[in-house]
Amino acid sequence: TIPTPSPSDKFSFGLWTVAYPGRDPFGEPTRADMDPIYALENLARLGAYGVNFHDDDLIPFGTDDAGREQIIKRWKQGLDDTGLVVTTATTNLFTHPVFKDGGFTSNDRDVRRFAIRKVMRNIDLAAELGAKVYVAWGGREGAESGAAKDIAAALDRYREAFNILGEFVHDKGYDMKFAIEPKPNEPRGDILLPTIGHALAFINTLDRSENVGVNPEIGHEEMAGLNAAHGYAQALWQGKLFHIDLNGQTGPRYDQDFRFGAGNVRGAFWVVDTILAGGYDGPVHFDFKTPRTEDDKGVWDAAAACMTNYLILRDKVQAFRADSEVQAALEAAKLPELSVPTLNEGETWSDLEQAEMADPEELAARGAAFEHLDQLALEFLYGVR
Ligand code: GLO
Ligand code: NI
Ligand code: NI
Ligand code: NI
Repeated sequence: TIPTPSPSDKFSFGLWTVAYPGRDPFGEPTRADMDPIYALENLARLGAYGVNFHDDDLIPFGTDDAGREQIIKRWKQGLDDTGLVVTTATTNLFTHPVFKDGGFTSNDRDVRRFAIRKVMRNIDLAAELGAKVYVAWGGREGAESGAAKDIAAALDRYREAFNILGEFVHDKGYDMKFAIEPKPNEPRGDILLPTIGHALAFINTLDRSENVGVNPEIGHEEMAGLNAAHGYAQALWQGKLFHIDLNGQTGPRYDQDFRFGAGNVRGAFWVVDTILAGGYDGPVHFDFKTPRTEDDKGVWDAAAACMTNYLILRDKVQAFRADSEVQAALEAAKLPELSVPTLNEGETWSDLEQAEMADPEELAARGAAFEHLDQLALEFLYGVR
């Protein structure tokens, strides 16, 4: 049976995902612009819980104050009518040509001031709408050539921006955390904070670092040739997985943003396993794009499929973890032993210096028993267990 999503699953979508009209670097849009209220209605109909939006998804860049108020009023009404929750919000610091060399790290100081102000304005709206997470993807923070960007100076400015915004959220008393979204490239030739690891290291340098975590996107990590599940696991381990962008990707190539569960399926299985095991309890958020081959029906088929595929994988992961043969295989592969500290209680390096060592030849001859364990996982994934 095909599982059905419900709001208790806490699925959420970026407004830009379902509204993506199919514009790409080589082609015009293939679908019409989507009314945000129509998006809310359909997401609610399909069983979603929440939405996320860029300022400009909702309020077109350059809208005057009166127009903005009208749009916000209508949006609030749409949220009330559909019961959808604004879990998250974010800023578009990439579409308008003003951001061609970045927002927070543009070489042009006036652009940086404009960018931070744009974020502050949307944080005020996000707080009013109840968003608990504010995502920051620095898509234009980067370069195409070497001398064009002084990376150390750019990181100073990147840090300065987050320090200003951290102070802003604190002074305003907002209950809101920041989640930085890493990406290696596209649209810039190279983007700053390209991976989860770079972002985590950067976050440690911030004034209010406790309020800043990451929003890893599966596809972005895979574009960098990395294991997304491992990245999510480290973010969880460091208490920094504040949000997630789930989607599909097939290896290092352009940002495919397939619906979740398409692309690297085996990777998706382990991402679901990782976030369940790590106790991630934020919105299960999708950042996908419906291919431009599809019409409006295709958009909603793809959105529904993100949720269906998550539920299918969740069932499979839970069945895998609950299975007695799997538990025996985990035991045989010494997973429980990895959780035992390497020194005995009270031991120090000097005890280790004196300790009797096992024969390395004997240790080397021990099999790890990982193949059987992984085959069990695949058999659950392939649906024969
Ligand atoms: C692009 C990013 C982008 C962000 C969004 C939220 O590749 O994934 O869609 O997730 O701007 O900040
Ligand atoms: Ni992305
Ligand atoms: Ni992507
Ligand atoms: Ni994303």
